[in-house]
Amino acid sequence: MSSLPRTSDCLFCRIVAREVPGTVVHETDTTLAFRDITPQAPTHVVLVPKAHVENAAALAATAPGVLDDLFLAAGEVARAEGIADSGYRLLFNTGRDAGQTVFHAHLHVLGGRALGPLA
Ligand code: DGP
Repeated sequence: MSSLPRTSDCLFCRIVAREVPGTVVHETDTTLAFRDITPQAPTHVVLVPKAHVENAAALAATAPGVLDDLFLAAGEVARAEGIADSGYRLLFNTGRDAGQTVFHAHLHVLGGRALGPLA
């Protein structure tokens, strides 16, 4: 991990580096998926690029291939969690007004129950 761009004070960089514990459910060369600490649905997994980037827009601009990797990994997680057929929600909060609280891009995978409309 040490060769990846990271910031030492970024929580998700620290989970990627295994300095902070996380319940990892899926991993690829470029992505890590772990269970959200405050789940909003029976399945709530966050997928992050291993390299630090602030949000989804910055990821799309700098490493669109990794964005592809995140969506592919999300599909794998959904299949493994048994929610691929019933349906699930993929969500990037991007910026303060969207409620982004961790400024390392992450894709939420939510499912396992009927999800309400977006606010
Ligand atoms: P967002 O609000 O989109 O920035 O989502 C950040 C998510 O990160 C939020 O749903 C809670 C989750 N989270 C915060 N701290 C931790 C942590 O230490 N471990 C894990 N697994 N998830 C965390």
